[in-house]
Amino acid sequence: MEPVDAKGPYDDENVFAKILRGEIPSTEVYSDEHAYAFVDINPQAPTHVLVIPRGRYRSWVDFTESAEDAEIAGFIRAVGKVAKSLDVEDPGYRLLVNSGRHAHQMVPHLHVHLFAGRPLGPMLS
Ligand code: DGP
Repeated sequence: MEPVDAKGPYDDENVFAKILRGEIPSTEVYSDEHAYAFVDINPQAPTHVLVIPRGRYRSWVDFTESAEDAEIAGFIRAVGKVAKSLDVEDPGYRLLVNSGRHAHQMVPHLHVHLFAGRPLGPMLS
């Protein structure tokens, strides 16, 4: 698989669209009207969860330009609820969004990574 562009039309056949439709199984962590969170298939930390909006957004820019304010607020709040429910605030966690090829975005549906469960080191590698 190659990294994807952040820009472009939404692809309804991307893997996270299939997860949202229930066509591919996932391990649910949290779900509400605006967001769905599930365990990453290739965990980079003891806790590695992906939080995705239910809407069809390819990137952060696409999301913030296209989504209604209530949806944006609901999604951001959901990320906080996921962190709280995982009880990772102490000793800490990291949120990360990869956008486009240089950031190695692999799935063209906006996703926020949540990493926790070990010291996470410096931010960039
Ligand atoms: P990114 O490089 O930011 O686009 O991260 C994509 C992440 O998605 C990567 O950590 C692996 C994860 N992933 C890819 N396919 C699946 C899948 O089918 N199920 C789950 N749970 N995670 C997936």
